[in-house]
Amino acid sequence: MHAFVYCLQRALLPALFGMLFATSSLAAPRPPNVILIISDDQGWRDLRCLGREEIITPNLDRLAREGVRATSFYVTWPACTPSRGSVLTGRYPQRNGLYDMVRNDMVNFGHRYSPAEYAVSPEMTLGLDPREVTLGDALKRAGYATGCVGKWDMGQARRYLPLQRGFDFFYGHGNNGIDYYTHERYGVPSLFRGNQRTEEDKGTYVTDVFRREALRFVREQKAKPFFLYLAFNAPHGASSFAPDSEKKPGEKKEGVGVQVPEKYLKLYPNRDPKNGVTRYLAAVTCMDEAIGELLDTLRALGLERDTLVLFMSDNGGSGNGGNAPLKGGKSSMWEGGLRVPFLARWPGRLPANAVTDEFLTSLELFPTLLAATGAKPPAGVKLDGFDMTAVLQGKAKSPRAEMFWERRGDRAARVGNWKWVESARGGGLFDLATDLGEKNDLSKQKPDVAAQMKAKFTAWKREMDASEPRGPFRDY
Ligand SMILES: [Ca+2]
Repeated sequence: MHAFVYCLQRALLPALFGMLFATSSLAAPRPPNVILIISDDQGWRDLRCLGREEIITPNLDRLAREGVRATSFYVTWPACTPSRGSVLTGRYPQRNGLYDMVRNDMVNFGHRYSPAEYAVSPEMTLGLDPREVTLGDALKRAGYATGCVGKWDMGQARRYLPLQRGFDFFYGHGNNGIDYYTHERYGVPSLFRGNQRTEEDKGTYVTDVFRREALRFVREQKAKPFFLYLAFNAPHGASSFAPDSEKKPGEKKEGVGVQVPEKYLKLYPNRDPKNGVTRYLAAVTCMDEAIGELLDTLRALGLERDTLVLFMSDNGGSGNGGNAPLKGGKSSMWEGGLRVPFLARWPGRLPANAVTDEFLTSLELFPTLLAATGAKPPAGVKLDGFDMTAVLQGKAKSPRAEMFWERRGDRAARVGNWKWVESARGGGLFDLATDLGEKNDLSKQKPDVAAQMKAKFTAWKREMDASEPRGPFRDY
């Protein structure tokens, strides 16, 4: 008899659970999971589907086919830290206070830090102002499980690390970049699990580490809505120097560039494996494979339709990246520094295989994710973007009319299709509608437009200066 009841339970319980699940999913659709993926220094054209024929990116191409690709999508700064700070806060760098790199200058001269020296250096003591509200904070308050895997880049002191900034889970590095294998930054071990530094994965290629931890987080949190911020350091060059043994006497230490396992280099048999571009392409392919496994896992767990997946680069491509036909690259005010690849997939909510050239920026991410998840806007916080869902759906024009950038005295604005640049590397006025490559300076033909652009920049700058002061650079 007991055996019979047991068999009955074994047969009926799964069916009962299945009915319960079906009923509850009909009654109240669960808020979507969100996976926000950021790559590092990947150029505007650096996916096969974006036109770089030689790159192998089947999984991101698939994401593009199954979702929306935005072709006029900008970041707020042409390099890592401030750009990523805006993604996490929804605010201009000049408003949230993180408007330059959190980076030790001496590494530029080949200096290798001792742990004690590093502990009191800017990379340890600076970070995103603790008063800022992050996407992790906002979504955690809405009941989400929140995880951060990869390059945090918002500071490494305890108060700056993800567990103190709205994330339940963190495995990654707090600083700007590491060696892909030793996970050191100029000699200092830099990976954290939670709040603790760890060397548990030393020797393992870090994209594979981030892949494993992202999959772990998704599998562990599949029962409740989750937010995964998956920030790769690939395909950025490694923050390490070639061994002294490879250095000639008196020679300046050189960075080792992009590191990548042989396996991925072999996918490019017609290219020189020692070439920096080859290693860059292969590092993107490795990251693409990790993203593919994440997408496969969502499908296997039945979460594909319940998950909004976003992908972008944190700034334009550097030396190895492909930004053409855009001008310039990382660190510049030209389109090649500021315009990045952007993909969004949400089956049933966003169209498949769609392309939008509407004017959008990373400032739109925060309000868009609040809207998608039903999270409340943080009280008393001025956000600089808007919910772009209707734009991605192709149902509305972008309400964005203007955007401004400032980096160390370099200044730029886009208003409509006009782009204005004043920088150490040149400037001018350009009509992006006819001159995407910013080749034809119209400032002499259109002095009135150039003057209006400059006036708008000045007004924006005045607004930033009048906003509540934020550290680490304007805490007064
Ligand atoms: Ca970057």
